[in-house]
Amino acid sequence: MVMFSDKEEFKSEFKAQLENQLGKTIDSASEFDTYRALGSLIQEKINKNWLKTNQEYKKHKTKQVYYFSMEFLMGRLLGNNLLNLHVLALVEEGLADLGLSLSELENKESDAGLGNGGLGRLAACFLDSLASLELAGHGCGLRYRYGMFDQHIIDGKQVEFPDYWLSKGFIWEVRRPEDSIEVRFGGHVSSNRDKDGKLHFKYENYQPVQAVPYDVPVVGYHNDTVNTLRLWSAEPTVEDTMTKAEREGEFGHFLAHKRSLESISDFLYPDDSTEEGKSLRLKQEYFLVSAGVQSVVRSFERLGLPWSCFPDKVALHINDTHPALVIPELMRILMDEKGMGWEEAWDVTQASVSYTNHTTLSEALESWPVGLVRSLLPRIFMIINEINERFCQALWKTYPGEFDRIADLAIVADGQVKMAHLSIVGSHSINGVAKLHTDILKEREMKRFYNTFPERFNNKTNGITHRRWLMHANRPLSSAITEAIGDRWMTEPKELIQLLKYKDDLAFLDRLHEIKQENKAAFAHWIKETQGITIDPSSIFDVQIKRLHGYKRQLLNALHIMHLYNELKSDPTFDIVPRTFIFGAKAAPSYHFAKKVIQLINRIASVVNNDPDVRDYIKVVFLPNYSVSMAEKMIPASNVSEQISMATKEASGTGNMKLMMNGALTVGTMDGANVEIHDLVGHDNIYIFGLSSEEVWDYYRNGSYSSRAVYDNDERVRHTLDQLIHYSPFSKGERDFQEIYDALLTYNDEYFVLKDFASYLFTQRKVSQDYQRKRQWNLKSLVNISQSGVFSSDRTIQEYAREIWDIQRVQTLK
Ligand code: T68
Repeated sequence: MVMFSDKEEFKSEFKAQLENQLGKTIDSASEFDTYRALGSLIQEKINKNWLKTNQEYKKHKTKQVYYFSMEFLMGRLLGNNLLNLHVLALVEEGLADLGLSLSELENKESDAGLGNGGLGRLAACFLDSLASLELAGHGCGLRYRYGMFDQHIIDGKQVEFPDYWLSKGFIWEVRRPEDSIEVRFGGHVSSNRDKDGKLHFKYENYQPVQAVPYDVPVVGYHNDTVNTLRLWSAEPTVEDTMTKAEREGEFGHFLAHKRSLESISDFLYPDDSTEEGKSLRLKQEYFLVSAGVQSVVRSFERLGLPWSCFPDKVALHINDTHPALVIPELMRILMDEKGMGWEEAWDVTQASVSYTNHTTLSEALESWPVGLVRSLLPRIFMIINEINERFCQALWKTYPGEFDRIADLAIVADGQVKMAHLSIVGSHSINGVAKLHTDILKEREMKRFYNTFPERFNNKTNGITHRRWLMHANRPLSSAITEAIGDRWMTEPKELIQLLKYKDDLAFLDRLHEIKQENKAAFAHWIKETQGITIDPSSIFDVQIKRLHGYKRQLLNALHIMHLYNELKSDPTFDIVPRTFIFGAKAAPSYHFAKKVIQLINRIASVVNNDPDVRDYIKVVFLPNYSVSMAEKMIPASNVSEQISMATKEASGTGNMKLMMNGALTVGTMDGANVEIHDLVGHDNIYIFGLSSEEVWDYYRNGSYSSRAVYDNDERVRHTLDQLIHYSPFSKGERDFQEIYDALLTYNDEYFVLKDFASYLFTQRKVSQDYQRKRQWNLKSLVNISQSGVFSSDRTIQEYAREIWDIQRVQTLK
């Protein structure tokens, strides 16, 4: 679709939009006004293809994938939409003619921060790939009134403020009240048999909640596909509101009731990897699932096909176990509302549902107390129980007498409903997110399930959209690549491999270096403006950007910086390559230890940055409120990517892929997708350190790890750790970091930070030495960019499409 025939047409339409929509002219409009007018103009253009896409899908009865996720970490949409619509340059130039800067306007958009981290951002990358590959796949999520909290650092500590991202409206969404769905909670279920002996269930005294969809278009890259991200918002139903208002007679009660229903979609749980067993979270999960599945069933019914065709036309994917109630909810609808028998409904359900696991951390596995599920979702609980009964009976036949095995695999056990077990039993496909992760699932964490259903398990190594993370975030690099190898890589990212032709081309390697330097200068400027901190673009920019978690070991990075500080203080001739350590990380508000690590990093920053003996050599910057849009500024400017989780703990990582694609070199453990990065780029182009997963398991098996022994034998470890609790510039004579010290020594260092310390230091010295050999460094950087095409989410989504969902490109949309 041609949106604007030329720049002039765009300018005149844009000015008209400002006048008609907002009653403003270029001169009287604020920057926000101009952002809003531009966004609305683009949205109107998108609408045509949105309609066309939906019509095509309907006409051809195309199989649709619904990606159910509690999180979609979309970030900003304006720039990405302009890029995908092929009008980025034209709009930028047109705006410049009018004295406006596109990047300034982009900065006016609030991030849609509807996710915690990797899992939510993966969902957003997947939507971009689905639309760009002309695949019929949509997102199904919640429209949280407050997204991921707004992080401030006050007195060096994390303080959380609500993220009211909707305060100025969200221009991309379309409210569709006509498609609302009723979701039911509480109440009780009775049953009776009809004359043929068939059971019927009656559900009474429940609390209805209205799920109102807000649709956001998902625009494909240079094609006519516009898929949908449907976000549900909770509201009271009209009838309920009327009867409550009448009965209660009091307006106050009614308002409280209304608020309590709306609260279901108020907050994103700021919870990465650990579950806070809150009933509100379970309500949110069921609300998403019930609204989503009912609406999918409704569209399927419009096709007029028999129910047995449901799995041929619909794939329901669950992003981790959070939407696992899709399984009993679909069973409920098929049996109670569509009159199907158990076996038939079960076949349809299992053939439609697939599940991705994102973690092996046992504390992150979701389970819900039986009492809670029974009271909040009585009918769903009955169905889960029946699934469990039948599953255990089948196991009994295969493994007669093996009580332990059956108890271990049961869905309902020890008074808990185990969501991972429900997800495995109710799906036809279970995938991990990197090779190592999938192997760990098969051989360890889910071994018994794997032995029972080997054909269901498969790997889909994660990916990231190269459109947002390279083409949009790093336009200078993108142009240099295109000049070198043409533009095929934009639609076939594996073509980036062609860049290897330039490995001996000094001029091209220099160009890469210059681009990195320009990006670093721009980033340094942004840091100066927003944080008031001066950083030196000629220093190494070393970044660790991800959620704060013990296993991700930001603490290892922090201890290394303390060690460098000590070296510089004790030996003024200490040879060091200047380095700027940059952190971005949010800690779950209830995760006390993680917040202590943030405090420690900020303390180190204040010590290091204010000490004239060291500040020209090392600098530490903790950037508050790390977000998608901040990542887009940082990643193109990074030299070193810290991927230093304890081996076996990081399922995949996706920041590692974004940084690699932008030419940063990884310092990492053999964990998650680092293993695959290592295999692709080769040992010389990545800095691997620390224990391997096998070694970690050996230590677990023998119980032979002693952090105290490391402390006793390594003077550097001793000195650094003692500084946490004894008088030192870092402790300032206070006991602020006692807890960190205790975790490392008294509680034997759960994440093997001290064990990997020496190896990390050694590797970091090598990084510094190598950085000085400019040509070799640039070559390593080139190799990383060249090999990064494999990690485009287009590759990942093609694998899901082929091997899990069984969907093909919709070729009629052109
Ligand atoms: C991440 N998981 C993995 N979880 O940690 C990461 N958890 O290795 C992987 O690359 C990524 O998923 C994508 O596969 C998460 O991000 C959560 O955010 C989360 C949220 C709520 C509850 C539990």
